Amino acid sequence: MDIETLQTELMAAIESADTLEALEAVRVSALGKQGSVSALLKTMGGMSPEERQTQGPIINGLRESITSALTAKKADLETAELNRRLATERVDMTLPAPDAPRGTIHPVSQVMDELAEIFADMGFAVAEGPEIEDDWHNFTALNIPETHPARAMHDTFYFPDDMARDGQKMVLRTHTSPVQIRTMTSQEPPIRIIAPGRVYRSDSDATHTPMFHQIEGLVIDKGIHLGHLKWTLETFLKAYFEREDVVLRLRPSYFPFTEPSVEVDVGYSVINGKRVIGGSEGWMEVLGSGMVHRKVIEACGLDPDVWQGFAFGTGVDRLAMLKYGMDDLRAFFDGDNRWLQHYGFNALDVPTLSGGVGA
Ligand code: 2NL
Repeated sequence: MDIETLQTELMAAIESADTLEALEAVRVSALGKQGSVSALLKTMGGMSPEERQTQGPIINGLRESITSALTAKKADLETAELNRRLATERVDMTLPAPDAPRGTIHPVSQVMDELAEIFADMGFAVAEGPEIEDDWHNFTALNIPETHPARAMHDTFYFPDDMARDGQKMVLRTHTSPVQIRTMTSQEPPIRIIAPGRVYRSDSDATHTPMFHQIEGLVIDKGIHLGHLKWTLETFLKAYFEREDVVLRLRPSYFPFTEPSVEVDVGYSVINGKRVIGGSEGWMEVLGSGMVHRKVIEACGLDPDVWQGFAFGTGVDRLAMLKYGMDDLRAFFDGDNRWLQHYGFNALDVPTLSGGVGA
């Protein structure tokens, strides 16, 4: 078939395609691996230079005109499809409401509300900050300099260099610590805050999702010591798990932003083969914490000989799994209505300490 006939036939096929699927079939028949236009393009490799000089522009012209006809027709079909849906899909506001509310509160939202309630009772305010952070707030102020291995450990999502602000590389925050840094640089101590929110790390498997939820806490005042830290975490964990027999085990650890650093395990018992928080048959790590490093206090413009504090951090998704018995982190982000109906919470059951935070 000569090129002109092929062009006429393909143009006619494009014009008469009346669905996106039909149009895609025409595209594949012309430009796909085995397509008629692709076959012509391949013949150019075996041509003499003279032949290629006359045939090349013709074949390329064919490819270009077919490509632009496909693009134009695709836009037409998409507009037609949208108009059809706009004309036919309507929400009938006169339908009766369902007998009971169908939506549920996501376990992550529920747990965040429970945590806010528990810490509010201990005098903590909730602080928030941007999810797109600069390098100084996410790393440098936290005593994590450029060369520190913790930067590599954090699997950071970096923005391109041309998005730098004031010479600072921008990142998706890898923890909510920058929220506390922003509080320390903008507010006078004493400070008592929790910073719950989304954080991001370039990591994904059965137990890690690239976005997850963290909550951190920070206290800055005069004469703060490890005893205050231990009391606060014990009071929090007893309220959260709604049991008086919660036992804590503190182990020495390392974080660049705290000194000393303490990892906190909580004891569990095994009942009917299942792990239940309470007792001390075994231990589960639930929190990282420590006394705020004097370099961090200095970086925020405060005198570490006057102001001391403690900080802690933990994963909200993991706290939810531990309390409500879920075993796969990925289900949290699937948006599966059956899972949400099963694990979700009633929107009207607001967690309160007097009514029981667990609803
Ligand atoms: C963990 C451990 C931690 C902090 C977070 C913090 C924040 C400031 C200063 C000092 Cl502004 N520390 N946060 C401290 C210790 C541990 O998180 O395992 N998180 C998931």
